[in-house]
Amino acid sequence: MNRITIALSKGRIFDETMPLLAAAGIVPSEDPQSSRRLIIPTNRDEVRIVIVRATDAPTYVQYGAADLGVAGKDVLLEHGSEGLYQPIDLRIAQCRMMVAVPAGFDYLNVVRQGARLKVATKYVNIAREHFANKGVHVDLIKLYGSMELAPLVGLADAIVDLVSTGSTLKANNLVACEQIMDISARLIVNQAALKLKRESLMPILDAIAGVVEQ
Ligand code: PRT
Ligand code: MG
Repeated sequence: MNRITIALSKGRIFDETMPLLAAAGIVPSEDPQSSRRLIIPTNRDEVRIVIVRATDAPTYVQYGAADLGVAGKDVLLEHGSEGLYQPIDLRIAQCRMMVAVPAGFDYLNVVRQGARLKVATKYVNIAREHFANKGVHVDLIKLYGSMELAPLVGLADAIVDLVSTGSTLKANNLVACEQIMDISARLIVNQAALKLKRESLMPILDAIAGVVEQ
């Protein structure tokens, strides 16, 4: 029997992937939220889960350190998805990539006038492509988190960030002014593993596809 390693990040990806893995008969023996272990066994001897940072999941799967993983479309677009097979949009961890500005900032007018916009974001590649397609001139400022702070202290005019409930923007007196794309998490598979471990992997992929509403 082939050993199968699945790379997941803790938090929403882990929580929302659990019911999908359960459909494939895979149940972790521990909750990573309350455990410090990074390798979590499952009810199936040959299947284990490794706990990684959300942005690192594609790397583990690309190099074959994990056979399967789950990653947000944001992560796949920003960090690349070379060598990864993406068979299923899991439709979990859903949110939107948005442009947001301080309430009262006239984004449309600034864009119309062709002014340069200072944009702070963790997603520089996605942001660069979005504004280039619109023909808007931007200076991108790379941040690693708490983007919402940047316009409040004069670091940027706007941010590009993920929004789900909108409460983080609201709490910081920001408003979403443009949607860039819908985001959800995808199943990612190592291409070599898919060939070499096909008999073990296909039943898992089929079971997951069967419970994801497409
Ligand atoms: O949080 P950590 O620094 O550990 O890592 P991470 O942010 O990379 O991981 P995690 O688990 O937070 O996110 C994993 C994936 O979930 C992301 O790659 C997205 O594809 C997806 N996802 C879905 C989200 C959100 N919804 C989301 N709301 N990721 C982040 N957020 C953040 C957003 O950046 C903003 O700061 O939540 C805040 C906004 O939420 P609302 O509900 O206030 O709008
Ligand atoms: Mg987060």
